[in-house]
Amino acid sequence: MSYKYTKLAYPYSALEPVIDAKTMEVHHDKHFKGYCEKYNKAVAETKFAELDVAEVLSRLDEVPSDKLTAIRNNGGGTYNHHLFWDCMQPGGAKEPSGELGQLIEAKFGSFSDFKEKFEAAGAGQFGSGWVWLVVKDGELEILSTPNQDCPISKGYTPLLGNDVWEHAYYLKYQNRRADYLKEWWKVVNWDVVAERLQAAK
Ligand code: MN3
Repeated sequence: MSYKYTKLAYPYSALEPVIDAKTMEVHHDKHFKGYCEKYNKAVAETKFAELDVAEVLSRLDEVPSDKLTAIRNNGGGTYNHHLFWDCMQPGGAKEPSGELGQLIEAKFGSFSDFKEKFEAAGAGQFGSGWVWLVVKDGELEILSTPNQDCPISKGYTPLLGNDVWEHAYYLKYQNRRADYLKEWWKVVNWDVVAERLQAAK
């Protein structure tokens, strides 16, 4: 179904000083809105018009070739950013606990080892893209994807994602992507990530 664009659920300034208000405003109200509008236009009048964007991204092999690029890029841009705003809600747990915490320790050794690997994957993504914590068959993994490609299209369920396009950090961090990746942990709401893990079951 077409994606219903809504205002950001918290103030643009809520993630200061990690992400500045101007970056949030332009990122949400210009970049994200643009993906939503282009996605809705691309799926209109196709058999995918009635499906959730996540389902469409899991079935890209069925998308007609003349719509594939638009739906892949803008559907990914829509879903990926929706998840991004959601995982950065102010407040909530600053570290994973419970089952999620245990899975992270079992897979990566410790929370700080996990963060290091995630930051390295984000810094190592050449050009624009995303870095993800995903789950598949109960197993966690760190992935990076180029452009707006979504892990859903490869059969993974994304739990957490950081946007490493320059538009996400350039005003405040310029070329220092690694610094942005390191600071970003301060705005992740791990309660939301834990809910996503439960929903993935
Ligand atoms: Mn973005």
